[in-house]
Amino acid sequence: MWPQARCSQTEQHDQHGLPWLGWHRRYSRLMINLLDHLAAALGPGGVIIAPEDIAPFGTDWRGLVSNMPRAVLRPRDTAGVAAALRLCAAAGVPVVPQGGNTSMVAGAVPSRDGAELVLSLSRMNAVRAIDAAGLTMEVEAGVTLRAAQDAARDAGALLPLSIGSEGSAQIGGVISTNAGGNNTLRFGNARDLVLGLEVVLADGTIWNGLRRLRKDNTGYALRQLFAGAEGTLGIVTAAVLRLARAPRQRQTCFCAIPSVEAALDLFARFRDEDEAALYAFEYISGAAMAVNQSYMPDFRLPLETASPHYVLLELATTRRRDPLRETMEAVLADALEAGVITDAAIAESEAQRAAFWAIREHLSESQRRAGASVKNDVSVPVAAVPSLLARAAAMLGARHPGARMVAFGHIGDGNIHLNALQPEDGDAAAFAARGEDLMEDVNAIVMELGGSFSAEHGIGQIKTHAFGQLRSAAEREIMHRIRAALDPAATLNPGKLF
Ligand code: 2HG
Ligand code: ZN
Repeated sequence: MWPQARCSQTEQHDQHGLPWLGWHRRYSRLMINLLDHLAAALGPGGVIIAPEDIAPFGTDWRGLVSNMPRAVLRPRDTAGVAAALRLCAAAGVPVVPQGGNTSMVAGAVPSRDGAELVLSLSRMNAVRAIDAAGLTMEVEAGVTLRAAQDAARDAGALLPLSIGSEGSAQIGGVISTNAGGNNTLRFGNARDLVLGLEVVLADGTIWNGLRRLRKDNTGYALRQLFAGAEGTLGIVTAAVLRLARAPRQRQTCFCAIPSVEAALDLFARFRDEDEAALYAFEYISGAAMAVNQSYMPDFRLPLETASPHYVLLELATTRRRDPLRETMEAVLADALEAGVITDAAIAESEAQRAAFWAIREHLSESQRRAGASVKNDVSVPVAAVPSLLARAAAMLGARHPGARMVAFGHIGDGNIHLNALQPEDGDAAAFAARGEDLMEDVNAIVMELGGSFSAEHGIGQIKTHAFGQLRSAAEREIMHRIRAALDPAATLNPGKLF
């Protein structure tokens, strides 16, 4: 009898009386045997195969790539991940690890249709431990970032990593892509918060490196190798993360800015005043705000009048004394007088703060609704941001007429989401078809400015071409050798990076 896990609500029976899906007939004998063993190893609900159930696992958040997996594996624990990878390695079947499926570069969906298995970490969602005094937490890969933040907060601490997709993004994916976000400025990227990792290799070997030490110089920093590897070297199953003390004071402000140069001037002023308190410094162009205005439900600009540029910034501190409000007001007053800002609103309540951040966090969703877009998650030295934006605007005007430049991002890190949106009333497919060219044009400017063509979203399937073109042969060769050492058959997340 076929294990129950392989059946679905829409099951039929074949001529032998076995539960069988029409779609399922396409499976090779090898795959059928493999799924049979996987279902036995992973237990009830451990393998899903019904097309309607696996469909969401085959399409990325942006809807750019749609390749159906043959099945979705849902192990409950690390031993289950190891058993699954052992079986898949023996059969030579590729496995795509998937967390919240929020990748902006199609990093967590199959690269070929019907040939790969997705391994979802969603059922591994325990917060294993929090050490509030030592400021660490141990979490499983399938815990959403928001659930991890909430658990840290309930313990009186702060998990200082915040990204727009944090409600769905899972810790394993956040680490595997070395996610950045709004607090990179103060606390670094995901990799800077990783003290220890648990990883399963392609052959099923489990590496338990769940140490929670601030200092540990014992050979290669393996945890850093897996962070940012996009699941090509092993599957992250759990992590020990560094926490911070929860702030006692917070001040959040929305500013209207006359120019990009002025945004950097304001950044320098706050950094000069109290660098440690500067938790976030985010840029929103007028064009990005206009897209929000059209596509964000209940949109309300927190300022009197529209501006060509905006900054959302946040100060926070654990200090009891020295009211941050005074620092915020003093710097803003000077900046207003110097013409560096033209208007500002300071959040007067937690609800207002949330409303400010909602505007920032809705930009991706608004842009998705606005039509076809080409995302350029790029970084340059901070001082070069004005030049980047000016040159990109000129290039778009000349080479991609009608394309709208929707720029926003983590300007304090030099990381701008220099996205291009299809012309209003233009043809989405025609615009998307020119995506690769447009990306190349943006990347040419970025490289001239000494920047990176992927600052925080990774390579996935969307940036593999750029990766091949813009990183040196030596750099790629080193990566190939590391990959070959850990996953010689290249069955982990194929089609990503290389
Ligand atoms: C953000 O900063 C994310 O909001 C997404 O990195 C950026 O949608 C984007 O391009
Ligand atoms: Zn971002």
